[in-house]
Amino acid sequence: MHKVEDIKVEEDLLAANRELALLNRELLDANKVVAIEVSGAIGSGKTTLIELAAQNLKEYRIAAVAGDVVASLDARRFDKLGIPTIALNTGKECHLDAHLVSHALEKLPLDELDIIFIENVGNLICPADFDLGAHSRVVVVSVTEGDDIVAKHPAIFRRANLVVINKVDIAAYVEADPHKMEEDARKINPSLEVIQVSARKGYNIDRWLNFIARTVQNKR
Ligand SMILES: Nc1nc2c(ncn2[C@@H]2O[C@H](COP(=O)(O)OP(=O)(O)O)[C@@H](O)[C@H]2O)c(=O)[nH]1
Ligand SMILES: [Mg+2]
Repeated sequence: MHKVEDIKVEEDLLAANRELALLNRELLDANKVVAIEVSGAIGSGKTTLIELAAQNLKEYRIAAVAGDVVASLDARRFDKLGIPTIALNTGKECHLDAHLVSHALEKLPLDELDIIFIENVGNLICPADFDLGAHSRVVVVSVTEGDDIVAKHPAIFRRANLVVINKVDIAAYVEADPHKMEEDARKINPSLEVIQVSARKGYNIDRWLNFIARTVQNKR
């Protein structure tokens, strides 16, 4: 059970985070940069999808912020693509917050960028409450997490713009039904866009790239 004081501290924390998120968004808007947050469990395919975007959308100047508890393995993968990359380590925290992201924005050449992908710490719970100031929130789930994974984590899908159901190439092997996952996501949030992809095989990756391009166009 939460004590009354605990709830107050949590509310204050979230309110402070919201203020900082607004400032991040203002800074991004002033520089005409679109930020896309990518959340999802460890191993769901977040880094792979961002890599595909950076490899295929050469018409945009792309940067990446890689959130992780300790290591910076994802940041190294982005570095290899030759895009500006900032690694953010959260220590024990299981999510990024607007304050951490503001430090990443300070270090990036905002006036030379079109899109910043922000990969959140891998899980479907903690990132839900913390607005980072991104313009769009993407949640990646993979069929290997089981086809009840969406129904079990409604909060993060309520605040998302797009759900990517990944690894459909192996859905049959893990006996998961991606259509059930899609239906669950739409039940939680009817305005959510849902796409089924295989980042490994390239299936429907054009729809992922199209979502990114539309997000940029809508901001211009
Ligand atoms: N079979 C299959 N494997 C994938 C797919 N997408 C990513 N993977 C693999 O899943 C693992 C985790 O991917 P990664 O992008 O690092 O996940 P992240 O932890 O969410 O960033 C890697 O070994 C990827 O190659 C997919 O569509 N199908
Ligand atoms: Mg990753």
